[in-house]
Amino acid sequence: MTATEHLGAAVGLGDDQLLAMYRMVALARAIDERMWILNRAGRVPFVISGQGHEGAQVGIVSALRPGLDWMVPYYRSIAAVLTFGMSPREIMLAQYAKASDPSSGGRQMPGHYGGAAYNILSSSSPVATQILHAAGIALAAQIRGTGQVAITFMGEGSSNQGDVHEGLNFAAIHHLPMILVVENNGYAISVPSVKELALPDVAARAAGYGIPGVIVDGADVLGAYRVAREAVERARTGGGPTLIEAKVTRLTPHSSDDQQTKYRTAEELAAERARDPLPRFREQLATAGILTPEIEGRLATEIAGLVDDATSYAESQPDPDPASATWYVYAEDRPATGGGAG
Ligand SMILES: Cc1ncc(C[n+]2csc(CCOP(=O)(O)OP(=O)(O)O)c2C)c(N)n1
Ligand SMILES: [Mg+2]
Repeated sequence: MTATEHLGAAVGLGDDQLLAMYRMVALARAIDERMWILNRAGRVPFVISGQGHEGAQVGIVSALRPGLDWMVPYYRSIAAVLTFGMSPREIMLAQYAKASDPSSGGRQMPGHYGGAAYNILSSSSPVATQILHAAGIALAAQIRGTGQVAITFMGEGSSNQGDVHEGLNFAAIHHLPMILVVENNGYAISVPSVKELALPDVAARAAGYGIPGVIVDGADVLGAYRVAREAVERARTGGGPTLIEAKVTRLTPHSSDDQQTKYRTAEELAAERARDPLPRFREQLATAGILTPEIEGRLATEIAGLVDDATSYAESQPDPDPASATWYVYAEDRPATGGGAG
């Protein structure tokens, strides 16, 4: 058996699937980096980033079935929504708050990804409210017997919200097909996790609900895939919810309105670079002989083209009609969908 076969066999994935996952991690990173450039150039108002979280998101979402399952993402979920079917153009339409933005027609804050076509429910700005939405979706799937799984994501700081307790308790009691992913990056804006939690692992709380709590290294894409596959299998077969805690690194400031050098030392920031999932996955696949320099060059060219296309496409699209800003806020006659048309 070659090293190539061995790497794929360990998680039941072929080389093409591994390369598709790598492409997704690299694509999410490239789009994210472009967003920051556009922000600093004054083209887009606000960026909230997924850099450092992509490996966990791609690994976990690769275990789901796009088109069948449901996702309630959070603001760092760029790689997750891309893996679930959203396009780079749609990400950029949301970033530019254009009329044809599928997330909200430019009415939501950037970073609130949604798309009816992909079973992606846009989340609200108060953190952790999405846990309740996911529990409700999972309950509907259970009642209808659709075999769908609802997955939702949040940070470790958000795990202290009351919504999490209510959502997990309800999901556990009713054995709902739900997965809660906690992306633990060690900070809630500038507050370090030791000031958020009196224990090191959010996953330990799962025991209080009688459900499995699993910890995975968020830079280990295939490890994240493996734990998610088990959680999906459990959810689909009536085994109930799982809490997955991915230990990730936040490579950027909290948002484009934050400056993390004010509260993180240069040494800490340099050390965190070693936890970047992108070079780690690249090296893993290259060592296994799956990612050759030729394939990597081809992917880099393709990704650069996609990012350029998404940027110029979004730039060229019309802004929403200002009169549409309060659509769906009040009970008045409005277009039937909450998406694009603006
Ligand atoms: C209920 C509520 N409180 C406060 C905020 C402001 N806020 C937005 S993001 C954030 C930090 C959340 O940290 P964490 O859950 O660890 O997620 P991360 O941003 O680190 O991925 C806070 C406090 C909010 N949006 N909602
Ligand atoms: Mg955090």
